[in-house]
Amino acid sequence: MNKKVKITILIIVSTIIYIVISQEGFYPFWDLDHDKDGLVNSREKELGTLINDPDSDDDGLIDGYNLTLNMNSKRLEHIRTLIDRKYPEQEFELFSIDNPDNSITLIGELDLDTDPLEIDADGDYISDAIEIIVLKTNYQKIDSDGDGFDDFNEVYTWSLDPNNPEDGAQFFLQFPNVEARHWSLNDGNVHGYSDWKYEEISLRDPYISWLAERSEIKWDLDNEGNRIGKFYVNGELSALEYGDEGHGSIDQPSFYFSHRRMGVCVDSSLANVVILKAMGLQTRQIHGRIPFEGELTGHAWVEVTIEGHEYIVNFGALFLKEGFYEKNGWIPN
Ligand SMILES: [Ca+2]
Ligand SMILES: [Ca+2]
Ligand SMILES: [Ca+2]
Ligand SMILES: [Ca+2]
Repeated sequence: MNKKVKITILIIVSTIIYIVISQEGFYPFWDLDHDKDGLVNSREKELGTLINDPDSDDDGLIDGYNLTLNMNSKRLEHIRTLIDRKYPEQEFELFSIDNPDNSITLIGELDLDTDPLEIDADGDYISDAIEIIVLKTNYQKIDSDGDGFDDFNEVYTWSLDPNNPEDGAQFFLQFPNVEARHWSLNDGNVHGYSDWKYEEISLRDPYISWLAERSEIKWDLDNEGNRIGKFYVNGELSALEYGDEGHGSIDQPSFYFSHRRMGVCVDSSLANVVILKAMGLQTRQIHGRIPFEGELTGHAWVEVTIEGHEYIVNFGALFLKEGFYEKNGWIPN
């Protein structure tokens, strides 16, 4: 082979190599996939996903594309190890399909066209994965069937069908003779508890709006001539009984009002704050400490502004805020 031919071949080969490696989506063999989720590290960097975590947004869908693996493959074991390390306290499963041929398909965000960095695209507190795979609801719409009940309340509060536009209106006619299901912290798979999450979901619930429209404060005067109030929700005091229904987590307002209005301070203050908010009042839940049997003990209550005055709401009773904390030794956090 003469020199000219060699150079020509070299140029052609170099050009081909250049064209191949400059293509989008080409990753050289030395570019590793540390978390074995089907995306090499450099692609993960482009997407913003984590190279040592097959499920960057913790929603149970792997970052990349659907991945079919042998049940006993090292790769699957590695993914499981990473997930177990991430959730040492709980059993956490990636969304998967068991196939008859002794293989398992992990479901990938990019195949579902969801964002690998976003758990809950529409912000209804149901993860994209649950909406698409389990409920078959629209993961980009809070109220998939447009019946006035958002998907979360429709499924987890009232056990209605989030894809049936007829059942919401029927159900609305039964208020207040309804019984809410108790929320579990795992409902919707958007993890954990926060006051704000419980408030936001409650404020979307037509049952809460229905109660708020039938709520009022009845005013009176105490012995010293100060205005005090009682908070009535649909004709009854907002708090009727102190105690715990024993569900191990906070009773959400819809449960509280549809089950005897019984609760501890966190239950009743959350219930009060939600109804007062739905009534359009400026209000907030306060956590703090109060004297009880010679010691300071944790407590939760509500502050609300009515006609320019600030009040404390404690289990359905309202007191003028001015001087209240000093006089009673309450310490808000
Ligand atoms: Ca990877
Ligand atoms: Ca994910
Ligand atoms: Ca959602
Ligand atoms: Ca609905």
